[in-house]
Amino acid sequence: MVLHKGVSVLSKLRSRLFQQSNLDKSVRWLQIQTSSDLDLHSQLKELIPEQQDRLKKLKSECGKVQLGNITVDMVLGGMRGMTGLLWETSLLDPEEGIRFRGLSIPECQKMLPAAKPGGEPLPEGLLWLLLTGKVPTKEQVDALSKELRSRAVVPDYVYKAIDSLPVSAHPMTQFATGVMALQVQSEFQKAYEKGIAKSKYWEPTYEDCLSLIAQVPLVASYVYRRMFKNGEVIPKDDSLDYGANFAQMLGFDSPEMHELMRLYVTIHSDHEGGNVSAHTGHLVASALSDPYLSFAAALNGLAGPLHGLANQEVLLWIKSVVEENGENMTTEQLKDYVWKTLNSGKVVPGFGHGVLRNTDPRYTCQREFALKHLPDDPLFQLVSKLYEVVPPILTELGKVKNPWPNVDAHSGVLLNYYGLTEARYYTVLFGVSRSIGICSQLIWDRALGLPLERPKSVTMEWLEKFCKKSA
Ligand code: CMX
Repeated sequence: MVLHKGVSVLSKLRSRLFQQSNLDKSVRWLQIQTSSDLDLHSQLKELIPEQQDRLKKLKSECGKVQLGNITVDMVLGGMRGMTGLLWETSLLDPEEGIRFRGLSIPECQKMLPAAKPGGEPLPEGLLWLLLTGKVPTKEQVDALSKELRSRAVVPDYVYKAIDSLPVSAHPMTQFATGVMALQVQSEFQKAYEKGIAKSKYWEPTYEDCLSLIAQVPLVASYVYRRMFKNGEVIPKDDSLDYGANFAQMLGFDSPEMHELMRLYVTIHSDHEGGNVSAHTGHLVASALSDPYLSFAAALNGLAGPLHGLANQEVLLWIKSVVEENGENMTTEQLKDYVWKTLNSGKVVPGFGHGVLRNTDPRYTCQREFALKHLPDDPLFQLVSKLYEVVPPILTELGKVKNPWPNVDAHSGVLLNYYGLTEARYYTVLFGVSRSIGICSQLIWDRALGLPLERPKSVTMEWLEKFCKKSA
């Protein structure tokens, strides 16, 4: 008991130091490790009351402050530029790109624990960071890895639900079906049926979210092996971390592919709250649908070609360029192909963004990985050439707000190089990674007691009348 009190005082002291520090989020912990320090749940339990108070203060002191004007363009334009969501885990700057709890991707690469010195960050470390706002120690990451491994159990009926679909069904359909079947286990649903108090919602949400994050690599790799490897399933390897184990279960055991998967899962996890998958998860969860229901909905949004499916579209498009022109095509041939795509009414996949106005740092870090590990790969060289050719053409169109490449422009060629050549599967990888970001925010949604999401909609007639009146 005394020890427990001591631990709590130490943790509070550390937490106070964390709050007071206004520097970059480097080493903000005392080098004292206690059992509650290693437990993510205990850390959250401490943080939640502080953040609840912070939100209360924000509401009472700033509730009436205006954040901007809503124009008819915004209503007609998919709510672009309209600030309307609270999303704690990450923030997107149009020029600089994503920051996870204040850390840019290069900072995460430098500061989050890695499997080996100088290696790519472990996704478990990112999960810790997203949930707590603190950079974890290696010991904390190892403890979380262990916890995720213990939760990585998938009931047989989940696999049977997937097996009931034709093997040719799109991998995202199979994956989302598996996630829906996992919902049968939801702790949140059980607790809600028993009448759990609102103040405790976050606890079963936490249970579901951690289990879901642990389970999705098993479901995703089952889909891959079922579709492309004659159903020969590879069991999980409890000696490996989250990213490496996922790669291993897919059938890739090279250390480089393990590193790529750690990087891939880390950078695709979260991209603030307004993108289709994150927003869908948050919206559905606002009705108190449990994390499995909410995340399955998010996956269905991710499966659209303007969002997560773009990574599949990019590789298929790149392969069609090579098929038509050969690997050693000239710049002129490449330009012609881009124009042919645009003139046939299609978008150039992997370029453009709803918020970003510069090259996506998720693209840049994948490019750096390629320069280090596969500089001579012909498809990587083609991706580099596209970086020169596509932006001026999209700019010439005159309507594209961001001509620069996004995350999806690069991921396919890296996976393809290491033998994961089945482009139709790529969005499932994106989905596994998204479980980390979306679930982290869902825990905070319930901890902060965020309300049902219900914006107002209007008809064209309403807008016409409103504009006439205000003219
Ligand atoms: N190729 C061709 N045209 C493009 C384009 C591209 N890569 N990007 C934008 N445009 C077009 C839009 O289709 C739109 O045309 P219309 O006015 O005729 O409808 C016009 O330019 C203006 O669009 P925008 O404001 O610049 O971009 P949006 O916010 O409307 O759309 C996005 C953003 C991502 C859907 C769009 O850039 C696109 O379709 N890109 C290709 C698909 C892609 O890579 N998606 C993945 C994004 C990242 C992710 O979510 O994973």
